[in-house]
Amino acid sequence: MKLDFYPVYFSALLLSAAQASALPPSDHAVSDILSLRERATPQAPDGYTPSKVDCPSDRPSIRSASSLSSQEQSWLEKRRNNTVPAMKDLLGRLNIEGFDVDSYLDSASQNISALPNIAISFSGGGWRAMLNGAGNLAAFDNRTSNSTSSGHIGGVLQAATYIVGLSGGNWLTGSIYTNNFTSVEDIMNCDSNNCGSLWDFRKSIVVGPDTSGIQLLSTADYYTELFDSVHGKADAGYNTSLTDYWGRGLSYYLVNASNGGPSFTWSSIADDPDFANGLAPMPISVSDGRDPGETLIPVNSTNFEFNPFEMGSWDPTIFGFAPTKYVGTRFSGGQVFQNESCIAGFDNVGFIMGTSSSLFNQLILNVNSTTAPQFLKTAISSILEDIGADENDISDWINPFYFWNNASNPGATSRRLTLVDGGEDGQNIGLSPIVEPRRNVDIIFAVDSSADTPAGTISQNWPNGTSLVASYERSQSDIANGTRFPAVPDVNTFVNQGLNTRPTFFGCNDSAEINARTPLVIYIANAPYVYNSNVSTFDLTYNTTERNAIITNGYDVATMGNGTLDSQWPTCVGCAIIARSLERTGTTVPDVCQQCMKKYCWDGTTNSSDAVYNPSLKLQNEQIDVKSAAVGRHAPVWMALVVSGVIMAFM
Ligand SMILES: *[C@@H]1O[C@H](CO)[C@@H](O)[C@H](O)[C@H]1NC(C)=O
Ligand SMILES: *[C@@H]1O[C@H](CO)[C@@H](O)[C@H](O)[C@H]1NC(C)=O
Ligand SMILES: *[C@@H]1O[C@H](CO)[C@@H](O)[C@H](O)[C@H]1NC(C)=O
Ligand SMILES: *[C@@H]1O[C@H](CO)[C@@H](O)[C@H](O)[C@H]1NC(C)=O
Ligand SMILES: *[C@@H]1O[C@H](CO)[C@@H](O)[C@H](O)[C@H]1NC(C)=O
Ligand SMILES: *[C@@H]1O[C@H](CO)[C@@H](O)[C@H](O)[C@H]1NC(C)=O
Ligand SMILES: *[C@@H]1O[C@H](CO)[C@@H](O)[C@H](O)[C@H]1NC(C)=O
Ligand SMILES: *[C@@H]1O[C@H](CO)[C@@H](O)[C@H](O)[C@H]1NC(C)=O
Ligand SMILES: *[C@@H]1O[C@H](CO)[C@@H](O)[C@H](O)[C@H]1NC(C)=O
Ligand SMILES: *[C@@H]1O[C@H](CO)[C@@H](O)[C@H](O)[C@H]1NC(C)=O
Ligand SMILES: *[C@@H]1O[C@H](CO)[C@@H](O)[C@H](O)[C@H]1NC(C)=O
Ligand SMILES: CC(=O)N[C@H]1CO[C@H](CO)[C@@H](O)[C@@H]1O
Repeated sequence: MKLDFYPVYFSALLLSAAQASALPPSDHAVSDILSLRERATPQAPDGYTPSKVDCPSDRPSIRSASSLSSQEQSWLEKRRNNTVPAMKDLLGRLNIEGFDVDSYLDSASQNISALPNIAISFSGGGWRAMLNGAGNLAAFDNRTSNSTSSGHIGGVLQAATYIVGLSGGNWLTGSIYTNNFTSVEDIMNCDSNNCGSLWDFRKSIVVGPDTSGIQLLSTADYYTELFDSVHGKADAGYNTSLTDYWGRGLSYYLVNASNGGPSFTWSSIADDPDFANGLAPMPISVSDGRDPGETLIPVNSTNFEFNPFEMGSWDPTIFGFAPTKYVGTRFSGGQVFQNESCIAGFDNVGFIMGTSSSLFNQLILNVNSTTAPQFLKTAISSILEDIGADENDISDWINPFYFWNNASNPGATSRRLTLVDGGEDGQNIGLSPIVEPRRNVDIIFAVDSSADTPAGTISQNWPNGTSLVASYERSQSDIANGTRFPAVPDVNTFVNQGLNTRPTFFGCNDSAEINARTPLVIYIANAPYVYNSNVSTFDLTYNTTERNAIITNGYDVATMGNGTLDSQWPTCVGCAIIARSLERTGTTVPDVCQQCMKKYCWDGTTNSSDAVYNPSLKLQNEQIDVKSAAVGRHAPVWMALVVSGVIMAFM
């Protein structure tokens, strides 16, 4: 995350905002009707405003992180069983010569701890991360057309237990789960599915989308609604921050419901019948704890997670969890006293997605120029009056861990819990929830869309392993508290050895790591296959052609161009999935898998000399030309031209 580039984009943004809002309304049909249904549901008692509800007779409380929650344990029994047929189907297709998938899994499934346990994590990096992540997700999803053909890897999603999103990666996962676990392909086909402004990034979050679910929406109405909902929360006595506006704005693009679904809650995912029956992996959102003014580094940040059942942290600082449905309640010493009410509705889906991506809050502040319409300037000024200009990236929560774990909890005496973007400690891929040993994950697909490579060159905004290095450092420090992470080299080695231009496995060779049940990490870094998807983290508008080009490139990243670069790659994905399980059950590793490990494992050597990353398209012949392609979804051409022209002028 490179804050030093904000000024340039700020100016570009405020201009584009001013220009776009002065343009005529688009031709978006008033008749857009919601067709995708929701998995998260509108369960908040009073829209965006958290409010009092009767406490259940078994009053909510904070629990120690010494085990998984009972809800997660019973959910896992169903989910792990359901992953068995999904793995048979997937591994059967991946063609692992000399390995009898059905008989191995039949025997392993007699003992859950022998089975592979898969997690997927999508990094942050704004819209680039959301869209590259979406391409990877489509490749993992057996519902995507052609994803079960040879050369593809569809079915990894169906076989996975956990799916983690951080910042832009959480926009992806949050959006999929709040829209009934729909597929990326269905959202891309929104033209025929009538899903309003869902993933329609032609107009930026600064001016708002053309429609609010079912009605046309003007920028003025958009801001009015953002104000009304956030003021409702503030009037009810809650501290609000820019994150509230940011999360409400995001929801218009990510939640397919009127006004971005102000009453959709994260905890409602737990009540969805398909999720509850273990038919989908568990979604987890990641944020960091940070006091105002503080700096975070990987070895001293407290990593928080939000899952449908609970929010909290496994770190020794907090080491506790609160029920997600009742965050917002004034817990004290882990209890809700008789004179306190239970609060519901604080866990708004947009607020959780906004918290995980709070670094972007500041985009809302960009609307300040003499050319911006007066109402926008007034709106922004009053946001600033409300909350003060400092600490723009903070998200304000009621501290559930008040007088909890007093000896190690730095915020034990504060009623306020301030959370920030999960990538602010350098760990831009959310891995802490899935390296937690109590979860027994043994294979992690880590999709990295970070912007690490030095800015100002044509090769900027690609990942270079920085995030894995941060997670490794953390695993070597006191805060690790029993979590395990495989060794990774320095970033120069990543670049010099090309570990960021093709998928790479970490944790293959070290027997100490294997014995300690360190997960195997499949690192899948964004790289140019058919489109240069290294767009800036702060590019806020994408026409449909470019959006789809980034998604398609992401699909090719995950599949190595559907096996074009290595026809053995899908088999090697299968080998990685079973690797730890074979070790645990003392099963001989098939020859083909030994070849795969040779090919895809980091071999433990380093080359730390100065490195320059300078990738070129891997599938030049398949290059996607966004300029000549027709733009779908009734795109008003004048608008894409104006907005991209304005942004170009500042690059
Ligand atoms: C959600 O999706 C599932 C399976 O894809 C489907 O059976 C169910 O009817 C959908 N729910 C709603 C509310 O649309
Ligand atoms: C999961 O599968 C095991 C072994 O087949 C079985 O004993 C258990 O009852 C199943 N659990 C659930 C929740 O279906
Ligand atoms: C995807 O995988 C699930 C779980 O194995 C299976 O039930 C479903 O039929 C598969 N769908 C397709 C389109 O292959
Ligand atoms: C289950 O498998 C694990 C690891 O493979 C092994 O340690 C354990 O003893 C097995 N339990 C039973 C009941 O077989
Ligand atoms: C699926 O594959 C066929 C044959 O290769 C191709 O014509 C078609 O365009 C593909 N569909 C998608 C959605 O990529
Ligand atoms: C709001 O924040 C202030 C600190 O700025 C804190 O003292 C107060 O307790 C917070 N109020 C609530 C309701 O969290
Ligand atoms: C983490 O380390 C940074 C840099 O040393 C320091 O500024 C910050 O206060 C530390 N934070 C905590 C929570 O210890
Ligand atoms: C907008 O710019 C003016 C002049 O530069 C400044 O005084 C004002 O505080 C700014 N407002 C915001 C919301 O940043
Ligand atoms: C890798 O990324 C970091 C920032 O995350 C940057 O400082 C460094 O220069 C990059 N190195 C290479 C070789 O790309
Ligand atoms: C790989 O398959 C996907 C899905 O069918 C398709 O969109 C993409 O263009 C294919 N990539 C190549 C390089 O053919
Ligand atoms: C879509 O966006 C791309 C990238 O900014 C641009 O090159 C292309 O011309 C745009 N297409 C249209 C039709 O506006
Ligand atoms: C392995 C483990 O859980 N270690 C410690 C993590 O931190 C908590 C709280 O400080 C300890 O109680 C655990 O023993």
